[in-house]
Amino acid sequence: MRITAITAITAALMLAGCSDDEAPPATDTDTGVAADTGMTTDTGMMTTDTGTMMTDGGGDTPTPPPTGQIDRMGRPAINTALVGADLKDQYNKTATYTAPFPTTFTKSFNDSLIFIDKLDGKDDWTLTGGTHPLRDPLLSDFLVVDTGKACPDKGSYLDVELFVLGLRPTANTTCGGRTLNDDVIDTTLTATVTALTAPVKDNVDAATKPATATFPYLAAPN
Ligand SMILES: [Ca+2]
Ligand SMILES: [Ca+2]
Repeated sequence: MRITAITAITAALMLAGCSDDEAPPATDTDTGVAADTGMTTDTGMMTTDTGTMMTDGGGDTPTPPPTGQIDRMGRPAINTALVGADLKDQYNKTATYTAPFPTTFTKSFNDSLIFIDKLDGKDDWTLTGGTHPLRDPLLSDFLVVDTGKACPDKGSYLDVELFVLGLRPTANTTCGGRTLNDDVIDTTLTATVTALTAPVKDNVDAATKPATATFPYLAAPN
């Protein structure tokens, strides 16, 4: 498989959360892990990071944080757009690199991808035996990074995946992954709605103030 020829690693890229569009991390509310403030928000679920101890009402008895995976950091809008409401928490708790990935979510992913393709009134993706080509590549939800390529401020999102999965004939020219200032929702919409045949935009091109290129990458306050 071509993926073996690429020094791709799965990793979270540059502290990017997996939530929403170009909004800065502080406003992320999707499936991602926000900046490590000790508390993250998800689809209605509050939790603590593993380095934080909660206290009881009296503040004197430490309570261990929950164990096991309770959220995931991957591509933006995956859980929001492709997973049914009754499966969202279960999806977050499923270990990212489980192989084979549980089939519990495959129908939801497939149905959602087919629905999204039809948003422009045209079926741009060709199904194979009823299966959408993006179903399995997106199912386990992790970012793919080619460490041999440069990471531009914008434009790298899905660059690796679309090539190594045979969904685009030309090789990736960037590191892939996800950078903070990338317009990832536009890339997602273009890939899922038109199969890259025509650009689709959400009409939000950038955050009010872009993230910086220096750790911790925070933008100045608005
Ligand atoms: Ca379409
Ligand atoms: Ca956008």
